Amino acid sequence: MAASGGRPPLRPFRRLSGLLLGRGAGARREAGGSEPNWVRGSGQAVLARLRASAVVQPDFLSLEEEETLSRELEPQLRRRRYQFDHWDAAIHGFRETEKSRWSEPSRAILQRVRAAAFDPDQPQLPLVHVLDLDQSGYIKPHVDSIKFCGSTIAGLSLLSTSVMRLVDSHDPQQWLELLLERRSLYILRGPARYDFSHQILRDQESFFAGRKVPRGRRISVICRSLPEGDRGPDLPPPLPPPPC
Ligand SMILES: O=C(O)CCC(=O)C(=O)O
Repeated sequence: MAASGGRPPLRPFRRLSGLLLGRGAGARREAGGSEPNWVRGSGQAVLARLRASAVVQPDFLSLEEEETLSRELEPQLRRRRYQFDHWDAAIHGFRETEKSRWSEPSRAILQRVRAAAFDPDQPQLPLVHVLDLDQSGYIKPHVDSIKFCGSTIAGLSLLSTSVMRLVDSHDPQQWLELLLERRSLYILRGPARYDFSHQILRDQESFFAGRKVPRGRRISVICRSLPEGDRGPDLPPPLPPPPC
């Protein structure tokens, strides 16, 4: 992450997917079939392959819970400026922070996220990543760095619905799109996390199953598992799952 205003940089979570930069998925044939209304894919094979590893739970948050989180985050985010020219170019029009201290109601919400997304004994990053995307902001295709993130990523979407696209890093014809409705939870694990890049589409490209999904400002609240195995010399020893 770029340092600004003298703050320490955040973990460089993202590794751009060079294969996919500058390439859209082209004219895409979609398959949905028996999939839930918030998952589309290039074909039945990819849908089956990622069925257990790219999961969306709509309405995970109540309106009140969304309000609780966004009210708590707003003052902290407002102190930062949106960045439109980030040095690693993985993301455009955003501000972000990592947060460890939460109010009691927010802790309870995050505990629900952790229970839904992680195995009970899966070590997790104690800091929660908060990403605020401007209405014009977007995230380019990337794979989260294996140095800073383990096999599971769980994200809440606040304020705006968006479309997340996953593309197979070895075969760009294989893709999946997730409709991330406001107040939903998504979970990427295993193959969806390691073998596919993920991105959040900009407003002009924000369509799902042929229908426009208008993008507004979106805040995501993301919990990640700790990297497995050798986590590098500059990371602290593993922590048990945080109480949140
Ligand atoms: O905002 C999201 O839900 C995804 C964030 C993301 O891809 C990242 O921080 O690497």
